[in-house]
Amino acid sequence: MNNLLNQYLDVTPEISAAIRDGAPVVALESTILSHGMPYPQNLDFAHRVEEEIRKHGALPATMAVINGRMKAGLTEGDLELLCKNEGGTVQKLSRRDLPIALATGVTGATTVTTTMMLANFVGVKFFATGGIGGVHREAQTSFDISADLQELAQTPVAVICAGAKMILDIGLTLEYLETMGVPVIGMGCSQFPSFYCRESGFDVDFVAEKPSDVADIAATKWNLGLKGGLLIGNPVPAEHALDFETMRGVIEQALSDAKKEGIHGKETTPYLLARIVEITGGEALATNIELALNNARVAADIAVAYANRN
Ligand code: PSU
Ligand code: MN
Repeated sequence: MNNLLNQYLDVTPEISAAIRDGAPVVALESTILSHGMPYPQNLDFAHRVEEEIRKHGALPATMAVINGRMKAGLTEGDLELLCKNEGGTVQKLSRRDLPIALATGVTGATTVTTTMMLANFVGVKFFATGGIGGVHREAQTSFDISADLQELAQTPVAVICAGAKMILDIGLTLEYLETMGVPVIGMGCSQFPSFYCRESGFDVDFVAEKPSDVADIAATKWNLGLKGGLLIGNPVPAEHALDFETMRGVIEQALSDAKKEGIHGKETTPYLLARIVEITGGEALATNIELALNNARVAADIAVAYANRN
């Protein structure tokens, strides 16, 4: 890491050493904490997800911006601050927000986009999240396409997710990724999963049978000097999956409420996530937690397989 970056970025000694030694590290985002789950379940999840990565032989690197400094690896105090989000003062930071946040001392949570950016600054190649952002329904009039897709096109980090929620247009999201040259891999599944559900009706490009398959494809992509990342869809474990038809109805309801309330821009995704949890009476939150823990385990296994290639 160069000195210029050091001016803006703090990496814990444990993570620095692991990167230097080529040991497996898995990045984690903080928007899922501050804007994706309620307190205190988010804090409990933050601890459990880090623990799960360690149990699977990798080191967790949770990313955020605290008082205008990028952080790879958070203290307990940082996690509490982000999870409590008192007075809603923790911003949701995308690529366009990062320079402003660093120059003005903002505290904010990193999305898939900014977590990939920080991971890349630090040298972390694998990142576990819940679901990615994508092309929103009716994007042809709203122009609402998550910056996550552009980031996958340009930043060399592999993102392990449970697919994308049906709040998005999954078909158009996959079309966009194809245009941008991002491989979409199913972890033991032939359909790209839809977050709460194991299926979506849309096929992945390749079905990986084991974590080392993904590690081999990622290594090949980067050995060739190809720009950008990979997207791995890892379906929610069957015992925690929710019914596809039921969730379709819940999501229609949440989308129509968002429209009525005039929600738009960066507020859209957090609003829909919270509304879905309200409508399902917390069932969706339990599933969200389980699928994200499962992604962390698989991401750790992939990172370990990648480290063992040499
Ligand atoms: N989708 C989810 N859970 C999340 C997010 C998306 O199912 O927590 C968060 C992620 O941080 C993602 C961001 O990067 O929302 C996308 O926001 P937008 O749609 O505004 O790009
Ligand atoms: Mn958006």
